[in-house]
Amino acid sequence: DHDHDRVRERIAAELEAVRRRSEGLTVHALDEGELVAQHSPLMSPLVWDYAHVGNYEEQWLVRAAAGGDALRPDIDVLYDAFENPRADRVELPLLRPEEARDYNARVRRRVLDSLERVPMGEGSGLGAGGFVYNMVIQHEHQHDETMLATHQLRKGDPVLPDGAPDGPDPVPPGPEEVLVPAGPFTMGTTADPWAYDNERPSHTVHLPAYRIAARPVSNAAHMAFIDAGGYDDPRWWTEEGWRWRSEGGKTAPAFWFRDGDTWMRRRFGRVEPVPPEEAVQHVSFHEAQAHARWAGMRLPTEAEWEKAARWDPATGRSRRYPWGDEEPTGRHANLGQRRLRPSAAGAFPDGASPLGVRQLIGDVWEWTSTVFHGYPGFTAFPYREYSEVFFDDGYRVLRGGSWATDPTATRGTFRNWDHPIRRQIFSGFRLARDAAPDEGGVGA
Ligand code: AVJ
Ligand code: FE
Repeated sequence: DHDHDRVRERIAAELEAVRRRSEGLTVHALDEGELVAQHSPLMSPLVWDYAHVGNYEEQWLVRAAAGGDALRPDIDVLYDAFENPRADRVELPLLRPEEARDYNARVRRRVLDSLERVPMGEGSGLGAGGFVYNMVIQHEHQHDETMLATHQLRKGDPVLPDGAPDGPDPVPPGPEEVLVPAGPFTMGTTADPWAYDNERPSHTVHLPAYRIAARPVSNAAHMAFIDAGGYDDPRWWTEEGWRWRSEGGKTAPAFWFRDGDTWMRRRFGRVEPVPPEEAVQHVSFHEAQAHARWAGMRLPTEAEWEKAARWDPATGRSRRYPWGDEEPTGRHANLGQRRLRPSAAGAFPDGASPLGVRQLIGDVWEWTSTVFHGYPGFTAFPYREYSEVFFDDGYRVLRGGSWATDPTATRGTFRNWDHPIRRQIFSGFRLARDAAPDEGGVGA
């Protein structure tokens, strides 16, 4: 019917858009030598990510959704992320860039040919609301963000358009932090046809009153932590964090270096002074935690982050985004690789939550203090290796999406996770603290 045709049109357009993005980061950006090279042991060769998204699309859309015959079952094992750790992928007999391009195009033709026949039904199965298509679209965008992290680690001349804004982002005045009153809110979602298993099901969470910063931490604020000797003072660090900092000799976020008195950074092959107003990125969980403790604050829990991002005090409802239920536009948030950098901390007043918290979506992924686990009632869907195998206490949750995240691959319920030592991702943070006992609001 008509609604389902609109879903199909959207799917075809999103599939086309994400492939254009992937090719802009691979076969249109770099020569064969750079595509097959290992730019960092933390990352795959770019040609692996590129063929992996095609193989995932074959497995989920050609085979599972449309029930079609396999095209290249022989390569599944090469592109299985669990069989092959990132550092080893360069040694595999991978498809060459041109072969990968042909393979991905063949898979895509089969998907588009079958799209008409696949039901976009109701219910909770693979097809509900186009779920499995949405999953494949998001998956490719997530790998594009990963490929951007590889580009950032790569040495050599710039190959990506900078997209830097002409002038500084406007930062209209607003509160430093807001009070979120005590009380219940709805966390997670049951019905969103884009939501992964780890965002489900929706459930009520009661939180005491807390205060949360209205903006992410800026480079200037992080420089103040550095200047105050924060990286050299074990008082601010957890034991595990201090060990990480000491073994690695960490003195600043990744990609920063000093030129005399000036902090400089390398960004996609260009060198520039660290812009003080920009949201800080490329920090590990440990650095975020230490900065917060030095500042007399703490990181928000994941639930605190989500309540600040979704809870509407007027109705008590949880929304899809801080600004409401409408899809993000350039007015709301810095998403979708429109530029290769975060914006100024405090920008995007039009994307603020009802309580006035800005930039919860976009700019930088925000570390939370929460260890990644399933919500009450979690069921792995459609496969355990998306989320469930990571519920092992080794990962912290990040929220909100970065400048590199496509709008389809984040929302108020979206959960990302990584090891607390990782910082090649576009990770920053914001500060929070308990409310004083006399400012509890509801129920206090
Ligand atoms: C959700 C970003 C942690 O990159 O490991 C990609 C996304 N899962 N392919 C990752 C993912 C399978 C995942 N993160
Ligand atoms: Fe993947």
